[in-house]
Amino acid sequence: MHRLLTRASLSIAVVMGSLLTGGAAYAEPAPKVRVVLESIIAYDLEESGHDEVYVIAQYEGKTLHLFPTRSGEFSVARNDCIYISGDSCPPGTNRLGYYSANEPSYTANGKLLMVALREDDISGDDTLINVPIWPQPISETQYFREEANINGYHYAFNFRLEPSY
Ligand SMILES: [Ca+2]
Ligand SMILES: [Ca+2]
Repeated sequence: MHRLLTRASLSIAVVMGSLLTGGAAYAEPAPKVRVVLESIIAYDLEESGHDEVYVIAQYEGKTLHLFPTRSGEFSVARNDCIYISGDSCPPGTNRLGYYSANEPSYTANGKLLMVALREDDISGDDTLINVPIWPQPISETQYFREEANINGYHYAFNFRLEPSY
């Protein structure tokens, strides 16, 4: 009896497994992509003391604030890591978080979508990291791991594009 039960549950497991695999194979690429911020790491600042950072998305002439969610900027010191989602902050960094960000969806039509990490300045804001994307339909999450160590500053900027319907 025990052996019979075991065999029955084994075959159920196999059927379920093949159903799951079959389902994934038929997934259509999503018509939209969602931008989900993960973290911003200030290894070395653009200014001395503190930088005031924010993230925007630009698409078809419109600019949307992703972080902070409403407007303005977020003050960081050297080695601060603003954590929003995804992988944890690198060892040795000072994790700030958990923060939220806006997660807009954009039509996957190949038009330019710019995701930018900027630093607020009276004499015109500085672009720390600019990531141009031409979104195509996707069925799996795409990860963007950007790092800039130039012009006297060192930042890492992580986000992902998720399929969106
Ligand atoms: Ca500056
Ligand atoms: Ca500044």
